[in-house]
Amino acid sequence: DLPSKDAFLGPWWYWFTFPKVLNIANLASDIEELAFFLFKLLLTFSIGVMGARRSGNYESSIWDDDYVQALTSPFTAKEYVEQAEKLKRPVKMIIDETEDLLDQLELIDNLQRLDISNHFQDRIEKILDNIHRTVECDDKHKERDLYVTALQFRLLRQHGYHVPQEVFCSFMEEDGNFKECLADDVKGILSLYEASFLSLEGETILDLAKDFSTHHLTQRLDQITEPSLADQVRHALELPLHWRVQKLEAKWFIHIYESRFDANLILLELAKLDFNIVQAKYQDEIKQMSRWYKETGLPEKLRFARHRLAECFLWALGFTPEPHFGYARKILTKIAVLITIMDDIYDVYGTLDELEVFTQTIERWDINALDRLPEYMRICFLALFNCANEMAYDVLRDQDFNIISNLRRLWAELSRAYYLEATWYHSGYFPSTEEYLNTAWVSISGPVLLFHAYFCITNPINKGELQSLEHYPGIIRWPSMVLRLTDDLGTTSGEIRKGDVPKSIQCYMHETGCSEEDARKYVKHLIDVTLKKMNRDILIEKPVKNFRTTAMNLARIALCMYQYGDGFGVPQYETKKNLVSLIVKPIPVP
Ligand code: 0FV
Ligand code: MN
Ligand code: MN
Ligand code: MN
Ligand code: MN
Repeated sequence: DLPSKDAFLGPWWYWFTFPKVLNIANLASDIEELAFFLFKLLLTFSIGVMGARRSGNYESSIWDDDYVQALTSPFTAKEYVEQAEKLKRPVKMIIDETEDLLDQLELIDNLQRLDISNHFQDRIEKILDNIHRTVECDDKHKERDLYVTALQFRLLRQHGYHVPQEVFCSFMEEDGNFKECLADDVKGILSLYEASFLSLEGETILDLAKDFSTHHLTQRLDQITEPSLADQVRHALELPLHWRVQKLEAKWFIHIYESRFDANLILLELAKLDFNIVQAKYQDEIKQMSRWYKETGLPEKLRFARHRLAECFLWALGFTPEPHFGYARKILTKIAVLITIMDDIYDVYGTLDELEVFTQTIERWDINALDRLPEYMRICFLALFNCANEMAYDVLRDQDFNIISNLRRLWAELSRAYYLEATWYHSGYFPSTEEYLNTAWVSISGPVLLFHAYFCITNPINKGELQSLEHYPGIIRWPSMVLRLTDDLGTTSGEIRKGDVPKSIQCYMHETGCSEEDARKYVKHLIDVTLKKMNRDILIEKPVKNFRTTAMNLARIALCMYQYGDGFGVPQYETKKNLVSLIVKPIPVP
C-alpha cells in the first residue's frame, strides 16, 4: 500500500517510501501525493541540516584519571630535599672560585642548561654584569676565539645586555662573509649558531651567522667523531637552545653532561635531585587537576570535544615551570582545558545561532542568561564562570585588587574572535592573510593565557603596568602570534579534513595563488620574524620585570608542541614521550 497523508503518523519508513506517480486515471490525487512527498523530503532535509552536529572525532584521552592518580615518586622524602639543599653550598663555592672568563661562561651555561641556575641567580647576574663591563672597556679589535665570543654574546643577550652584533666582525672576510676556515671548528660554529637566535630584526650579521653555521653544521654532521658532540649538533639543528622548553632541555642535557669526562659531579648530582624533587611536585599538581577535571563532569558530558588534561598541564608546565609557580600551573591547566572545549564548540559542534547566544552570554558575563543556552553550553559557561571568578577571588583576597573586569574583557574578546571565525566558516569567506592574522592571534587564546599567567605570578599587581599591558604591547602580541602560527603549521592538515575556517596557510595560498609548500615557508618566515621581535621587545626592551621569561616560554612550549605536527590534538607520540619524561620517569640517582 502507498503511504497517504495519514502515514504522517505511521511508521518512520513511510517517510522514505516513494509515492506511485502518474496514474493518469487519478492525476489529481497523484499530484497531491507527489507534493506531500516533496514536502516530507524538504522537512527531513532541513531537520538534518539544523540538527546534525559535526564532531571532531578526536581520539579519547590517553591519560585516564586512574593512571594519573597512581603516579608516585620517592622524591617527596625529606632526605632528598635536605641533600639537595646541602649540595648548594659547594656549588656556590665553585661559582665564587671560578675566575677565568671562559670557565665562568661555561659554568653559567651549564648551570642554565642543567636547570639549576635559579638557585644561584644573584651570583650569575653579578658575574655577567662584570663581564659586560669589562667587555665595554676591552679593545674592540682584540682577536678572540669564536666559541668564547659567541658564548659570551648569547649569555649576555639572554640576560638583557644589548651586546652589538659587530663583535662577530673579526670573523668575517673583507667581502662581508664569514671566513670559510672557521668551518673546521665545530664547537665554535655550534656556539655561533646558538648565538644567532638572539638576533633582532635588521641584524644582518647575525642572519649571515645563522645561515653560515646552519649550513656547515648540516654538512659536517656525519663527520663528527665525538658522539656527544654529534648529538648536540643534531639536537641544536632541530631547535636552537634559546627557543627550547627549559625542563625538557634539562632532562636531555643532564644525560649529555653526564657522559662528559670533565663533568662536575656535584653539579650533576644537584641537577638530578632537583629535577626529581620538582617532578614529584608536578605529579602532585597533575593529580589534583585530573581529579578536578573528572569532577567537573565535562569529559563525560561533552563527548564531541578534545579532552586533554595532561597535555594542558604540559602547556602550563612549559609556560610557568618554576617550582614555586604551582598555583599558576593549576589555573593555566584549567584555563587551557576550558579553552580547548570552547574552541571545539565554536569550530566543530555549535550552530551559528547557538554560538551567537553563547558569545553574548560570555560578553555580558551573564550568569542569569544561563537558561538561554543549550545544555552543553550551559555547563561549559558555568565552568568558565566559576574558574575565572575563583581566580579573581584569590587575587582580591590576597591583594585587594579586583580583576573581574579585566577577565571579562579577555574572555569576551576571545569569544568574539571565535565567533567571527565561525561566521567566516559558515559563509565560506576567505580573509586576506593580514585580516586573518588580526583575529587569529587573539583566537588562539594567547592574550587570555598570558594575562592569566601574569595575574597568577604577580604580587603585587601594579595598576600602571597592567594598563600598559592592556594595550597589547609586544610582550603580549608576539608570543600569541608565535602560538597562532605554529598551531597553523601543525594543525591545518587535520583541520582541512574536518572542515574549519581557513587558517594562515590557506589564506596566503588564496591571496597569492602559491603552492601549499610555499605558503608553509612563508608562515615559517613569519615565525622567524616574530621571534626576533620578541627578542627586541622582551629581552632588550625589558618591560614588566617578572613576566618576561613566562611570556617567552609561551612561544617555546608552542614551538615544542607543534614541532612534529599536532602534538596537542594527536598526543600519542612526541607529546606523550615528553609527558612521560617530565611527569612519570625520574632520573636514576645512584
Ligand atoms: C589549539 O587547537 C589548541 F591547542 C587549543 C585551542 C587548546 C588550548 C590552547 C592552548 C593551551 C594554547 P586548534 O588548532 O583547534 O585551535 P584553532 O584556533 O586553530 O581552532
Ligand atoms: Mn638576568
Ligand atoms: Mn580548533
Ligand atoms: Mn578555533
Ligand atoms: Mn589550529
